[in-house]
Amino acid sequence: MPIYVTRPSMPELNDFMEEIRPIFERRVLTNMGPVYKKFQQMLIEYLEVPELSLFTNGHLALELGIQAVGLKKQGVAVGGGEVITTPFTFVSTTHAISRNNLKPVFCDIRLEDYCMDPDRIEELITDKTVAIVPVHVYGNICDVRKIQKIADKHGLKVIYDGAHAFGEKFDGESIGNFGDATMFSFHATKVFNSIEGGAMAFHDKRYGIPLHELKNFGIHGEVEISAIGGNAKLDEFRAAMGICNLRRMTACIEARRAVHEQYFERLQNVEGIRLCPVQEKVTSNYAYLPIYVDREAFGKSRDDLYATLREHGIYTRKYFYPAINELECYADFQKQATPVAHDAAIHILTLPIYEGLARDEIDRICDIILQK
Ligand code: T4K
Repeated sequence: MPIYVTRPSMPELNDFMEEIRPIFERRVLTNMGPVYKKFQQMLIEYLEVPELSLFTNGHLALELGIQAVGLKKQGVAVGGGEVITTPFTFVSTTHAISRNNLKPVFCDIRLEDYCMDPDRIEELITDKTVAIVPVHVYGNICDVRKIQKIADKHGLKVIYDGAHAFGEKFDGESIGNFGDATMFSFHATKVFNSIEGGAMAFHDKRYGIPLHELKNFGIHGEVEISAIGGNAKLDEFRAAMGICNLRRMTACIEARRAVHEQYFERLQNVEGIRLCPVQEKVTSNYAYLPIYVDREAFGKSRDDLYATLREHGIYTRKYFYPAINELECYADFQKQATPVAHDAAIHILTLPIYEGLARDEIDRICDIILQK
């Protein structure tokens, strides 16, 4: 049986059937119906955030979230603003910035947690900078306090891509409460899924109406359109799946923790392999299992290890290779050198981690890794 990098967590079929039965009876299938509203309230409570808007996926939550926050600066033409972000992410982050006609400015990352290096941000700030869009990559939490200090000093907005950080806490505080807004992804491959889905958590009530309306064509009332919006509404069936999966979150995260622990037992003292431990003060969701493969010390490159595992039916991923500023579609930004992100992109392999990955499967993966 092949083993993939992830496998979605799912509820019992009967639980899902119970949750969707009223949708069949009601025939309200979408457009923020009662299941959407119930799911939204459950998430507000689970994530301990004051406000939250649901979207059809994490990408559109971020793209429309950036639009909703309104990144304009006096003297800077609309669309001419610069946004400081990380090149070590899934391409969605950068696309969300670019599709708002904003210019991504790539800040290098720290090798210890692969998040944006806060000590490199200020040197990138210009009079056109309007925001910082950091990513809690792999569920590792950015230096939220330092980033906020910089943002406050320069009058910048901070919008977190928290696609990997669902349910996490820093110093006891929900990760959704830092910055101006935080996006969460509920894609099938994530710790928590509603098949497809996403959310923007925020605390400034002023963002509420734009966020809720932009995903519904900017409709403000039956005959009033408040803004040029799109369509990114989460439908009732996906909301029902989210409700069912949310009930299982504690067990799901505990199962991932056990997988994480077993990998650490087997691999933490292997020369040439660097694991990414849970950060201090962070309540982790164990979203990803990145290993940094040092070819010299380990005796095999990341790419060779990827190929060997593949021959055994184990499909790891090179998240996130190449770094975004090395992609053809961002060729204009290649000049912005980010050597640490480049280094991470060519050395990291993400191993399978999901609820239901059996102990003997993890042992098999580790045995293959250790057979050099
Ligand atoms: N920001 C960041 C930092 C992100 O990582 C992402 C998404 C976003 C923003 C955007 O959020 P969303 O709009 O997606 O909500 C996957 C996901 O499609 C993507 O959601 C995710 N990040 C990215 C890191 O990974 P692929 O192309 O690698 O996925 P795929 O289809 O190859 O799936 C990986 C493995 O998972 C498969 O080999 C098998 C397994 N799988 C996958 C699916 C879809 C299943 O077992 N069942 C499934 O239904 O992008």
